[in-house]
Amino acid sequence: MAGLPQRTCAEGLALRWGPGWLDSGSPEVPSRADQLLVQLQAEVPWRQESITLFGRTHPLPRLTCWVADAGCLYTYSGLLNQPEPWTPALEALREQLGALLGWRFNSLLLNRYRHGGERMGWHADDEPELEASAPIASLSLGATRSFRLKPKRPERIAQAPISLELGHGDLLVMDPPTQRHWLHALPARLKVKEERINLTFRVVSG
Ligand SMILES: O=C(O)CCC(=O)C(=O)O
Repeated sequence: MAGLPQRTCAEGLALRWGPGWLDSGSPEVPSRADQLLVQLQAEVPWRQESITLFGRTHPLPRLTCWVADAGCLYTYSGLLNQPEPWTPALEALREQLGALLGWRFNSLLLNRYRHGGERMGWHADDEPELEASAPIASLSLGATRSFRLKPKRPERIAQAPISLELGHGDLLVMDPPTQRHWLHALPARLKVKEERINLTFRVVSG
């Protein structure tokens, strides 16, 4: 397990990135990352949500699950997420990340991309119910995918989009004020056939 991740900064952007933070093992010895991927595929109550845009309903291009303490409700893209309980594996991760980052995470959004055609569009995690002074800790499992960031207001922050290749076991911490000034996305990568699961640990204000 690596220590505190390195920091990459541009204007309004504060990232810490720990490649292989959750060790990714070898063919002979399944690592914690390998075990967690299989466990989450099997035990998380994955949902296929839909969103309605301009009167038309579309399935989200991924599966999702919202895990949270009782009472932590979260709405994004017009979807009100009812919390699922913490499993022992997810509870252990939240404890570990809480100790590393000095925050008590009370909620977690899981996204499951079954192949490279599944994706996440440009957005910021800046909904009013999220605690703006807290980091968002993002753990990736499975297929390596490009994670892209670009300024919300390019006329103010003249910076080309940034791309990070997030692999199995990588931890990316998005510190404030990133969500205020930057958008992020996970574009489709049609050549990728393997699945990826991403976990974002968050603090919903009480
Ligand atoms: O899958 C990813 O790395 C992106 C997840 C994301 O953007 C989010 O949960 O807000």
